[in-house]
Amino acid sequence: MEAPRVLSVQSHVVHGHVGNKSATFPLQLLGFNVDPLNTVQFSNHTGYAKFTGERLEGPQIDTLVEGLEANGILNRYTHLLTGYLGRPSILTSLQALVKKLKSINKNLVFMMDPVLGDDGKLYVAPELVDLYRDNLIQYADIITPNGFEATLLSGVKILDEASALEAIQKLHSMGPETVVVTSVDFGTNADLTLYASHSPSNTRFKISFPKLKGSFTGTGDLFAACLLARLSLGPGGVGVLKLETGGSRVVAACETVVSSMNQVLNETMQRMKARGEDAGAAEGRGAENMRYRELCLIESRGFIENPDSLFKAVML
Ligand code: PLP
Ligand code: PXL
Repeated sequence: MEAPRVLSVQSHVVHGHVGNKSATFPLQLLGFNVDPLNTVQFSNHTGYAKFTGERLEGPQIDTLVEGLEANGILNRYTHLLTGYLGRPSILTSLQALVKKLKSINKNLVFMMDPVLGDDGKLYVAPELVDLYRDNLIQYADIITPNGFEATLLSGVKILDEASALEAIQKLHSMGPETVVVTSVDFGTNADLTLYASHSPSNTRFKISFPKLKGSFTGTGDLFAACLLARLSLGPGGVGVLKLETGGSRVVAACETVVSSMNQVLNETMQRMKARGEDAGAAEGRGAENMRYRELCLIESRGFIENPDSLFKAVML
């Protein structure tokens, strides 16, 4: 059987690990072919003091898709993964793309990571929120918002477990069978919580994991890529998610991915410390030592491939 092939529509940065630079390597490491379609090409991510580069517009995406279609390549995708899209016109193009891909392959899995912002701050144009909600979410099989993005898309403010589950229910009603809210910060203790739900099997669970002191970018992109891979890696190799998925697979995949994330971030922090950088500082976007806060993906490849089992889901 041919390895699965992911069309990954995200940003490209010359330096660092966000968007496709965060997603391509882990997917390849876990056995997936990846076709990165870059929505922007920036010098570095937008959380640095300065960034330069260009964004594509929707029609430029359409042209790339035409080329793929003309050569029969659109027929080969098993997965579509979307992340940082940049311009509103790209969401219009993506709606047409996902419709086309699903008409070619009804088993195609669309994982939508609605990259909008984090920690209460948007880093894209505000109209993108409505466009995700109105144009794209209904085609998504799996979505991976963080807590802030889940609130923006659902309109439900996440204050506690009950409201987290209410937000998830609202998101299910918009289409996706699997909703993984990657990190909710209740601000009351040191832990972050992942909340997830697979509606066909009525499976709902949470995983708590330590909030590391320090702020990193590209974690959500890495999370989504690893989750896509883990959801499709059956015991006997790579399977087609739609045919084999179930609640227990979503639980196991999330446990594995949270373990990978924790170990990648710890490795990154240790390397910062070894260079004399303050890995413990929790400063966010605009931090002066941003270049040392890039995820050490290559150095952490063992934790992506084969993490220790560190976290256990609690069923809700
Ligand atoms: N840190 C760890 C250890 C995680 O497992 C996750 C997601 O599960 C995150 C951070 C952050 O995710 P996001 O960037 O989507 O908020
Ligand atoms: O990780 C999200 C992300 C993706 N792509 C680009 C970004 C960011 C966050 O800052 O700047 C270009």
